[in-house]
Amino acid sequence: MAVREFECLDGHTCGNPVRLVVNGGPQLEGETQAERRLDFIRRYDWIRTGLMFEPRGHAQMSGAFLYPSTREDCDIAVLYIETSGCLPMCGHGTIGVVTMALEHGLVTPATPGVLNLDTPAGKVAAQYRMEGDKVAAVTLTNVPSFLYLRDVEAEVSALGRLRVDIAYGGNFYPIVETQPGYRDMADYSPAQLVAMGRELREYLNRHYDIVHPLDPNIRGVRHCQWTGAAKNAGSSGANAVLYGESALDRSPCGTGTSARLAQRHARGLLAVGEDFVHESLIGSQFVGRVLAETRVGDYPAIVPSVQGWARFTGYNRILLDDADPYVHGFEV
Ligand code: PYC
Repeated sequence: MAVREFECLDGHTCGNPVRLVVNGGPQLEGETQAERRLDFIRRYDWIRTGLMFEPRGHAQMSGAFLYPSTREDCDIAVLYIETSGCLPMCGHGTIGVVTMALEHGLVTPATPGVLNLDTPAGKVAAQYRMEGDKVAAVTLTNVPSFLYLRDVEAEVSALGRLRVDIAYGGNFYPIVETQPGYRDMADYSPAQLVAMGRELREYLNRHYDIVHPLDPNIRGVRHCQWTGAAKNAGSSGANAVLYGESALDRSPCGTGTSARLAQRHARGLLAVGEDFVHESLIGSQFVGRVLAETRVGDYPAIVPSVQGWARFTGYNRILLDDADPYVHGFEV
């Protein structure tokens, strides 16, 4: 019988939780952060479920570990854990990690003002603005993002036939825009968005082979992005992202925002240099921008940026005790 202890900083990014594990993380094998992610999935997924699922976490819980960088051009490496799995990249998670790591003196950027992160999806640069000893805002230059499939046909029992775009922004997202049969996410309860999102992603994973052109280990849709009209002044649009079995992102979702920027740019709806202010289910905002055009394999792509903020909420020492029948957590 063993007891493992994890020292964590808890916080949130625009309302969505971030649990940064600062002590107790496992040693990982791999030459790159993408390989370390696979090693974690193979050998340590029980740590993710123990720290993210009930009774120590909850449906929305999301977190990360820090490691020495595997790349010369990065300050630190990040491994993301969440109720939906061990993601290649998490935008709200990164904003929270950068904020808490800087405020607690856990990292020293080679260049003050920007922290370069080695993530399983690639390099992410985080520019940050300090106000006193607090991080006031973080702007991520995310991994190249692209529209993967356009106008894909799908079926959801409550909505009938749908057409969705599938875009990549560090994870793959089906993006559901206004169309016959679906008007706005505001027409549905959170429970309905969860149920319809689960059905849609299952349908898409059954009917389409969704694989990153440069990394075959990034595949399938684990999320679903429902869109709608913005409610707040200054927002360009709203979205609610499903992840895990029943989580709806309380933040506007960083990788989801990057995917939507790529989708809108590919459809001629958003120019290079233009902002798209994305609003979440609870009205919090990320400022997204298309920084430049690029390519990912054969796909025209963009370099997106996403700006948001995070707050540290407290210290947490979590025990995973083999004597506890729920040591590895559960989902309901
Ligand atoms: O912010 O990228 C994100 C994210 C992914 C899943 C939940 N949030």
